[in-house]
Amino acid sequence: NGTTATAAAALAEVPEDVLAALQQEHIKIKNPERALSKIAKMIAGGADELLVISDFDHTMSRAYCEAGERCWATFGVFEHAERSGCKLGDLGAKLKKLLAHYLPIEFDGNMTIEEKIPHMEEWWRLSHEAIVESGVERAVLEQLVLHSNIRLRDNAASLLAHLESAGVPLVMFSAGVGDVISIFLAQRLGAVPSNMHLISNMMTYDDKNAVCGFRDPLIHTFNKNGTVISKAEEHFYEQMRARDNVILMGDSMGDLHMDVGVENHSEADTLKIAFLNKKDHLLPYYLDGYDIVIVDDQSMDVSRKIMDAITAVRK
Ligand code: MG7
Ligand code: MG
Repeated sequence: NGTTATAAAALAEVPEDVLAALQQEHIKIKNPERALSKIAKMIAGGADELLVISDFDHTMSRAYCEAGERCWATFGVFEHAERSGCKLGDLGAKLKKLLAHYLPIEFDGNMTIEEKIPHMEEWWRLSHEAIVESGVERAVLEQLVLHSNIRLRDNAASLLAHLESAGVPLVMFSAGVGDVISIFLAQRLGAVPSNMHLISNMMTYDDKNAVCGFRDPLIHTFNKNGTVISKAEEHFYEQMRARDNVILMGDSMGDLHMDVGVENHSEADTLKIAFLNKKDHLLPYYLDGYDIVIVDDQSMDVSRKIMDAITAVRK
């Protein structure tokens, strides 16, 4: 029948090494036919039709270090400032107190997203206020990032370099602190990739180069979607809508809707890849939302294989 024929055609289009990567034990796919037909469509479109939208914390960056210790997210830089040998008053203590109260709400299985949103807005607002109050200087922030426990996933640097050279636009969409991301990438890669567009919580600085505020809109876990795309970014998204295929990567259920700004796209146009990091009880939800779930793997190997297959084709 038609469905089987389409599935067989899709299989024929997907290279052996991609299939082998997807057949690994820790790669979970609820609907393999759907995932493969999306990949086949993207291979047919090639680099010129591809757009990549990725979360940063624990998606582009590792959730765990090689030694098994948890890696920090961007906010961790401020929380653990004293570990980097910088004194920022009681900022670390303040942020830890907020984290203890609000993190359980972020992951509460008995609350709806609507119920969580006011708490998340409050958490980010209070954290931003505490950071601004510390008056941290840009140069100090650069030192904090340099000594931080933020690590790129294995193969992430080569993936980023490959997308840049293939001319594939990359939207880095983060509810963390954008300045930490751009400083980190500049330090680790030599420069922020020229194809990258950062949508995140961005700081403002005073004339002494000390942090004095955060730009609107505030981006938290549950509004990473079209609602926080500002006027400036609307123009960018307008250009992006011309691209037929989107690969979305995230590690949280809140990352599922990062492609909403690319409005003319249907479900079939976005391949959603999740990294599930030591939270196996969430697997059923991830399998429902994401096409491909990569379990406890701190590398970009599978994404890299898929993107290589897509960008290898020149129309
Ligand atoms: N996240 C959000 N806030 C904080 C904070 O003040 N401290 C720490 N340690 N983490 C925070 O990248 C988005 C993630 O950042 C975390 C205000 C949230 O848990 C969110 O998932
Ligand atoms: Mg994340």
